[in-house]
Amino acid sequence: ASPPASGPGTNHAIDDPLTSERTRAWREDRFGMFIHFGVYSHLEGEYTRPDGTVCRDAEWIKRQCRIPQAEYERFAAEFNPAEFDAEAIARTAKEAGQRYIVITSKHHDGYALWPTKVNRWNLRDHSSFDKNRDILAELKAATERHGIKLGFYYSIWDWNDPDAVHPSTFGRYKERMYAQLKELVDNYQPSVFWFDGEWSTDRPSNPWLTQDGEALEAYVRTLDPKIVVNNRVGKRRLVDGDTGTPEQTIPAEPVSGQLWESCMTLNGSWGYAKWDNRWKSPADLTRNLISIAGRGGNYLLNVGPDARGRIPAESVDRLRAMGSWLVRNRQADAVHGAGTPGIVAEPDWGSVSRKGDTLYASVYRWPGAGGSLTLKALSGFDVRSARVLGSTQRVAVSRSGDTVTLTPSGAPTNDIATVIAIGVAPPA
Ligand code: JFZ
Repeated sequence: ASPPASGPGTNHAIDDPLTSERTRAWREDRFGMFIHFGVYSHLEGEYTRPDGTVCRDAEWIKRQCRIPQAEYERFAAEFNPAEFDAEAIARTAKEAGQRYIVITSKHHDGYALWPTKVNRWNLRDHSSFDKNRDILAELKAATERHGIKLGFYYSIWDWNDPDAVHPSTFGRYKERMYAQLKELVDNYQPSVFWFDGEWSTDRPSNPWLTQDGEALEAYVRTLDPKIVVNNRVGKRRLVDGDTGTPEQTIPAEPVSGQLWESCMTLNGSWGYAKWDNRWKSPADLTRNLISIAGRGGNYLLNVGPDARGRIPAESVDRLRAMGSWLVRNRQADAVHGAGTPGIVAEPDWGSVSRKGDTLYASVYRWPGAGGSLTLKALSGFDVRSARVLGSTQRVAVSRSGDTVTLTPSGAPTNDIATVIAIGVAPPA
């Protein structure tokens, strides 16, 4: 099949990603695990220069700290993530309530985590790692065991391939890139391609700033039309690919007309950085997830395994806390498969999502004794019931004009977010 005709601002998906069967699971999943892992993980965020001074960065360390190519290659030769445990990672994701994993198959440094045949700059051919292991194959098997999906981040910007930077040689790079993408699809059947790097402002001018992104997206569709593709495939437009990708930020309002996914770090770095202790609190992270679902998006939350391949304990602890909030009182109903309520505005005391005839009001700031919570109705609908998940507590509901008032009779069930399920009957 030939790619659909297109013009500027066109969505090049083979169907409407907002409603397509192809994207249904992705739309309901709401929560995924991002994994940044590569040669940079071996440095664990610190490079000591020959003169003894120390430079700190994470997955950009080669660039930011100006590590000479030969030296970076020596680090790669030492890289031995022997404790990379795909089963443990998939279990951690599953227990957190994450339904897919997106791992850096290749970051900007060009290093492939799988045994690519395109070059030797990969974990099998250029490392101290067990030559019989393939961590992407291990992750594929483990995610399948746990019923979660596997996707790949792939940087189309490549610092390592000399042909990638000159328009005259770019075609040769692109052929290798296309061959690698085919390997990834043939070997691991990913559910998602999460491209990155089209925004590079390097000189000579970045070929991805022109129309190559459209061809890339069309190419992926020929490999497997079911793959969900993010929007960082070409020049910046709102809805190229299937999904928008706000980074380290949550849109302030419910978003309509576009699938989107906020990607975020648990601390301040994507790749592992041993000095980075800017950990977000479990409450903030869980509320982020709840608010993102209420605004119609997905949350792709990052972990950076260390040099040995282990997810830091601080990350595992936070993911566990999120998972235990989700299973408690079946509060996951407010997230998995839920989306923008449409019929009420987002309140300042929390977030509201909706699944069918149920509104889930997740309360971050519970009212004091005798106090109440109000919701602004955006359309006419009847309220049938209101109850606190996991509690017999009575919640009185009244309505006056466009204001719906909820008056709980007791205490919150937990201090991250207490969920009030509200049965509604919106007009057809
Ligand atoms: C990119 C990478 O450079 C980074 O290392 C990490 O992988 C992250 C997930 O993606 O960083 C970006 C990409 C896009 C923007 C900013 C940083 N952007 O759109 O502002």
